[in-house]
Formats: sequence, structure tokens, C-alpha cells
Amino acid sequence: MYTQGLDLLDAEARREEGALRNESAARAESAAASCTPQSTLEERFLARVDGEEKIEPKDWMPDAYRQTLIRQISQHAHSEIVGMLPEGNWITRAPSLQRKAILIAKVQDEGGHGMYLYSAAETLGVSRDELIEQLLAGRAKYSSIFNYPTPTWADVGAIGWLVDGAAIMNQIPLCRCSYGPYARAMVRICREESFHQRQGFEIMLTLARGTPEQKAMAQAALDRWWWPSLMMFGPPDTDSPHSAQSMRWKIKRLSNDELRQKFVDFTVPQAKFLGLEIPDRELEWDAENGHYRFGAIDWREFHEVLRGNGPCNRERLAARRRAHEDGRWIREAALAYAEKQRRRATADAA
Ligand code: BYC
Repeated sequence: MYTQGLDLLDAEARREEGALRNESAARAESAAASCTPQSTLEERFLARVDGEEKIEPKDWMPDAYRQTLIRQISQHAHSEIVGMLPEGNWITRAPSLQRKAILIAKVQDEGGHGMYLYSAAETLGVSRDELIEQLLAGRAKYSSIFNYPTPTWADVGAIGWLVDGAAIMNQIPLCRCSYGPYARAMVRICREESFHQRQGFEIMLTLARGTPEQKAMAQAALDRWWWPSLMMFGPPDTDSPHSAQSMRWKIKRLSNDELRQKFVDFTVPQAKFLGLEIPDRELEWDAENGHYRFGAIDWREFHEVLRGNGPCNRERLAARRRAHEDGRWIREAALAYAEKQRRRATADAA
């Protein structure tokens, strides 16, 4: 079982370092930036990135860096929120009270991750309302993985084991992202994802060691989730338009293919431990390079899902729109309450 522990110690040390940049220094820098040539600003920015300094919200940054972060962080936030749906679907049908309590906690964690990530995106000058409106209008991307159905309880296990497993693999390097608020949000998210991955693996282990029918259920879920999990890491490096620039800016630390390979290398032994078979006839250990070779991914399927034609795209968006509409009264009540508090505070001060 892998863990993010060591990477996090490193990330936290750097976070302390970032926090030492005091506010007034940042303000002075931003005032100076208004009369400094663009090329100098860019050179300084890259030097800071190269020196592993965190870029903070009030620091000067190239507009394309800001836009890339808004794109990635908002897609990530949307994925967490839409990601609550496939598992949320099983809360009422979890096979025991304990499983139900664990699943509620997990789904709630995903909602929390969405909130930290929307907050991180807001530090870049975009509003949460705007981002949510883009999601509900079908104009924003979220992870392809959440457009697949969860027909059995074993799918909840497979999501925890594979989907959260892939998420941790992709997100541990994001704890070292050059943008401070995103990197810091990722520290807590990775800790929680790590727990999620273990709960998924434990569900799979229980099923794999259960009756032949339960083991078959676990195998069928693995068959359903294996290839979509590999697609989560994004297109191959040769077809990834954003990777090179994002890696130069140290937003991404490892490429899509590198992370996918790491995931396969970690997960195959876990499948063996479960006594389950990865649905890939070409999967083979390559002793020479120390990695598993795996079969070709169906990228047509990936692009179809991204175009909105996956098995559950429409259902997921419809559920989000319904939830947003159902929650309107509470948003209005919260705003009215805040306004009442503000008026009271003004009256008390007068
Ligand atoms: N699904 O140049 P590329 C979770 C898009 S949440 C949909 O490689 P980039 C969890 C990509 O956005 C999981 N779209 O892009 C939650 C880009 O489109 P645009 C989400 C995808 O950004 C609840 C285009 O393809 N994790 O784990 O350099 C329960 C070209 O791609 C996908 C994150 O969001 C995909 N799978 O790299 C359990 C992590 N892949 O914007 C678990 C943060 C690619 O040009 N994000 N696209 O229209 C990242 O690390 C990166 O954004 C990605 C893509 C690796 C996903």
C-alpha cells in the first residue's frame, strides 16, 4: 500500500517557507511591478519558480499562468463535486450501518475538497458563482471517470481503490505545485484520499475473500473501472497540449504518462494480492526497465466521454442542476442572515 507521507513532510516544509513572505513585501512588489518591463517581470517569476518559491495570490504572475491555474483548479473542484454522485448513489443501499457511515464520511470529504479547491481558484480572481455556472451550463470539464455507472456495491470498492488510488498518484505531486494556495489545499486532500483508497481496497478485499458470487462482483467492477481509471491521467504526453508549459511552471511535476505508469506499477501487485485479474491481456512485467507494459488505451472512448457522450454525462449534470436548484433556499437564507448580522454590527457601532 502506498502513502503520501514522505512527500508531505517535504511539502509542508516548503509551505512554512512560503508563509514567511510577508504581506507588505508582496504589496511593495505589486506596486513596483506596475512600472517594471514585462520581460523583467517574467524573468523574475521564472527564477522564483525555478528556486522552488511559492507564488502567492498577490504576487505578479503571467496571465497565462493564472488562466492555466483557473482552468485546472476549477476542473479539479468540479470533479470532486460531480465525483460525489456515483458513490452517493450507494449511501442508502450500503450493506451495513458501518459501511453506510464510512461512505457518508467519504462522500462528505469529496464535497469538502471541492470547497477548498473553489476557494483556491477564487484567489486567482474568479468567482465561485461564475465557475459553478460554467459547470451547470455544461461548459466546464470535470474528470471523465465520473461519467461511468455504479451498478453494484463492488463499484464503490473499485472507485475507492482505483479512482482514489489514481487521484492520489496524480495529486501528491500537486502538493509541490508552484502556486501556494493550490499546493496547500492538496496536502489535506491527499491525506483524505489516502484514507479513501484504503477503504475501497478493504471493500474489494472483503468481497474477494467472500463467496464466489462476491468475488465475481469484485472482478466485474475491476473490469469496468480499470481502463477508465487509466484514462483519468489525461491524454498521452504526445497529445497533451498543456503539459509542457504546466511542467515548466511547476504546476505539474510529472507528465500524464509518467503518472499513469506509476499507477499501473503500484496497482498490479495489489490486484494480485486480491486474487483478481486486470482486464488486459497485454499486461506484462518488463524486467529490463522495471515497469509493467500494458495494452493500448481506447482514446476514442475518452474523447467521446469528454464530448459529453459517456454513459452518465447527462445524468450527472442533471443531478447537479437539480441539487443546485434544491439548495437555492439555503443560499438565500444564508445571505439574508449575513445581511442581518452586518446591519446589526453597523447599528451597534453607530
Ligand atoms: N477528464 O493537456 P492535458 C478525484 C482534458 S477528482 C476530463 O493533459 P492538463 C476524485 C484537460 O482538462 C479527479 N478532461 O491537460 C474525486 C484538457 O482540456 P482543456 C480530478 C480531461 O490540464 C471524487 C485536455 O483534456 N483530478 O480524484 O495539463 C472522488 C488536454 O489535457 C482529463 C484533477 O483534476 C480527464 N481525465 O492535464 C474520488 C487533478 N484529462 O482544459 C476521486 C488536477 C485531461 O484544454 N488536474 N483532460 O479543455 C490535473 O492534474 C490535470 O489537469 C490533468 C490534465 C492531468 C487532469
